[in-house]
Amino acid sequence: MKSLLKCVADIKKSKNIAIITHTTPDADALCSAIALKKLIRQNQNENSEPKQIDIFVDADEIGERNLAIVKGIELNVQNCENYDLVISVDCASLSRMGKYSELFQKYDNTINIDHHTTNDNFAKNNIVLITSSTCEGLYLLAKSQNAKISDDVCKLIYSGIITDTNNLTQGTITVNTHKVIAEIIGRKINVEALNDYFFKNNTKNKAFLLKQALDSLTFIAGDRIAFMKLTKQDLAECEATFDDTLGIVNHGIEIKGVDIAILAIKQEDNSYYVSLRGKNGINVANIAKTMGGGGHETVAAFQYNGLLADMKDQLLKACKDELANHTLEDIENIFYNDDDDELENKNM
Ligand SMILES: [Mn+2]
Repeated sequence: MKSLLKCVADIKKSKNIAIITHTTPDADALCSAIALKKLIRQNQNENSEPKQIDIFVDADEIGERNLAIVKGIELNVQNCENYDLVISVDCASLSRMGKYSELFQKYDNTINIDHHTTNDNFAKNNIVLITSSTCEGLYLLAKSQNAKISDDVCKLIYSGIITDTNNLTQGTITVNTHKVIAEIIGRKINVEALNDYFFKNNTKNKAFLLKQALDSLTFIAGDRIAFMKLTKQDLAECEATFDDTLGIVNHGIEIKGVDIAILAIKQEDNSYYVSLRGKNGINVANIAKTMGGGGHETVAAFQYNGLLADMKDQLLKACKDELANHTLEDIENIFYNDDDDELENKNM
């Protein structure tokens, strides 16, 4: 890959590097930013002067679940006047960087490392690998360059992968994802502790918030769409943060017969953040795109400014179009095949 070699050469010769990830960062965003910084540092020629690498993320606060990731890591400190290179990670578009998109745009020498199918190649050099997570892509890139990958970096990579795939249950996982996970588990890393940290560590507030969301659950389109909503007041009542809303939408898609799950979070009057989940071959990224957002086939989101009723109308239309486009797998018969019957009959 020609552009990858160019990027690696750029990274090697740059003294001051800025890494920017997306606003309201999830674990993959933070882990990939920090892992990239460590990878660059740990693969630097020992005799050369250490590079200045600053990480930027537009967030008033880091969600509680991700605090352990950033512990001891300096964020948003501009330690140099001029960067030689600016790299974005886990951002599908320029606007995902929030206020730091200005910093990104100030420079010509830029790299975009991402895994979203909707990425619009906004940088000078774009490395968009359709992987489960940016962390997985980063690991594959580092390996392809025979880079040293420390246990510290592996912990970050593992965390980015398991959180972006809902513990390896989402359609975005591939053979490569499992290979990366297998390699990391093969090291002396306590992956069980990471699993516990990310998946058995919900706050009580989040449990209460889930209760509120489930209270709002309604079924639409012959029960094929599960819709939930939360408001700022719900969050305040439960003393929950925006981060506590992550994953709640999965409770909708886990329901039998539901092909699309929606969680609409009212942030301000007429401003909604909407998470989508799909299964059974339904592509929720298509739906999100119609609504001005993006994502992956089974996991997508969009931001909507306008009335809830209008949003619901447009969204339901997009959902119904997508549902009409698909013949669904018969999952009730997933283990059954006709040959088995024949075999049974022969043996009788
Ligand atoms: Mn990601």
